[in-house]
Amino acid sequence: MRRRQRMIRVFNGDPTMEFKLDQAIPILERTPRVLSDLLDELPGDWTVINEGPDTWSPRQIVLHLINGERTDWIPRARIILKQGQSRRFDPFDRIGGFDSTQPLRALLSEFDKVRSESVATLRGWNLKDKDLELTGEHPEFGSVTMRQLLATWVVHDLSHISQITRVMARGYTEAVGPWTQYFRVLQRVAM
Ligand code: NI
Repeated sequence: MRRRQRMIRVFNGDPTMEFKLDQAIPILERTPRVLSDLLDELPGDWTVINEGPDTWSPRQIVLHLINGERTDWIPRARIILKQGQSRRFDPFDRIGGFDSTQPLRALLSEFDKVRSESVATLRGWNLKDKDLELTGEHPEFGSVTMRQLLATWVVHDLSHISQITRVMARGYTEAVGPWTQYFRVLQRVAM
């Protein structure tokens, strides 16, 4: 009975979390580790498989994440912090760096390095609540707060981790035979 009540409480709970910097940073910090543990030294098929034309492989997703460190998250946060005349972000090139021929191990360690630098920068700013309310100008949807940008950074990590495991699982769509029907991940239309 006790267990049942606990389950109900979980299911009825509010599925949202308030953004707190000290809860966000641990996710940002561990994403390179998660990806290294998942992908490093895997046989190549797992890391270059994709979901069809115009979809990304795990390797390409790592490249996309590296590019985000260089051109998106911290640079945009800097624009917000400066509060200069132009608070408009540069558009993010989502497939920047995709032509890299570096081995995956080098890419994973590059991501680890650039992410550590990003987190060190973020910690160094020691942002207060009022800083989290500062705004920048997104090229597509206009005014966004620092808080929203940083929350998006975390969600971006988590959603690409989910994408990577989805792409890998879908590699065995045929191989599992009739078990396909048990897995929503295998029936999903690629996106
Ligand atoms: Ni992305």
